[in-house]
Amino acid sequence: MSITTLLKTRYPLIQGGMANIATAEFAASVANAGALGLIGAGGMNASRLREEIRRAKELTQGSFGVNLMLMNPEVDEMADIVVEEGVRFVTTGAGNPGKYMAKWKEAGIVVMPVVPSVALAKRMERLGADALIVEGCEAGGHIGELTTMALVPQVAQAVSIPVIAAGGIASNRQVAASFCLGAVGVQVGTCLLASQECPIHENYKQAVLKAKDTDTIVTGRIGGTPVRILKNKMAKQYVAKEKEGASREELEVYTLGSLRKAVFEGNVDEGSLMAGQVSGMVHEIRPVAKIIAELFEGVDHVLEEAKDVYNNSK
Ligand code: TUI
Repeated sequence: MSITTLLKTRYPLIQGGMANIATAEFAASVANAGALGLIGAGGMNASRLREEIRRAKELTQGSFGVNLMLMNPEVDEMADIVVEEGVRFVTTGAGNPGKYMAKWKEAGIVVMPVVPSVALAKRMERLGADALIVEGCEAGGHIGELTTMALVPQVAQAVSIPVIAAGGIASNRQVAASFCLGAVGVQVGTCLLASQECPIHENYKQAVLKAKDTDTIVTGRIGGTPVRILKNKMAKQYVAKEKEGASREELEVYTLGSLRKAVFEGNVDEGSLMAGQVSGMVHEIRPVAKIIAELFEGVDHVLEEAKDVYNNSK
């Protein structure tokens, strides 16, 4: 079965889960553009998630699902809500969804965990995952250790279920490269931050547009929860404190609610502006449908060009 048949979409593309950002409206705009839209449950409580699912059903006939951030304190309840509400697609992030898998599979949900390693990929395949989202540390937000370039081929080689590449994808060249690495589709987040439909504060969007290649930084490496964000006052202070050996409590002063500060208040100095390394190639705010269509425009040409480059090198 092709990945677009599995996802019931026009494009082999999944929208990143983007906690506090990916609302029902946003997921519906992605679904209406022909890709899999996701409600990001990361920053929600359980009752809000149920409302968002119901709203998405009203807003789109396309494919939408839910991304469950497994560190969310209400995730157990949310794992039941997706079943009760008849959600057809679930992706997970920031942990191992093993204990929910049987329940979701029984309900006929298409389950696609985000995995940062071959070991977790194999475990998820054994538990019945339908596909894997293999995310490299170029991505924004909470990340693993390995790059997309190194991780995707290793997972693709180790499992027989479809692999979706994520982290560092914002152009048709990177989509083409994902296919070369053994993926059958892509997940993107950062390039969708700069969309007209994205509900983040205008200041956050402008910060993504302004960012260049080296403008992201990883906070929380020492504490064990690495998170890639745009460099700003908060990020620099955080990393400096971390190096000084600050305690988890001291560091929490900087992170507590900082994503919300960025998303809702547009506080670009103290907020946590989660974004990937491809921020440097995002230059304008466009409609979601245009961003997605352009990711797939000319992919065959890019692959032809690559073939010519290779042949001419011989
Ligand atoms: O989850 C993400 N990206 C996220 S979640 C998020 S909300 C948040 N904010 C602050 C701190 C923490 C979370 C923002 N961005 N991407 C998918 C992803 N999953 N990246 C890495 C992982 C992951 C890590 C460990 C998946 C599984 C895993 O398993 C460990 C284990 O238990 O085996």
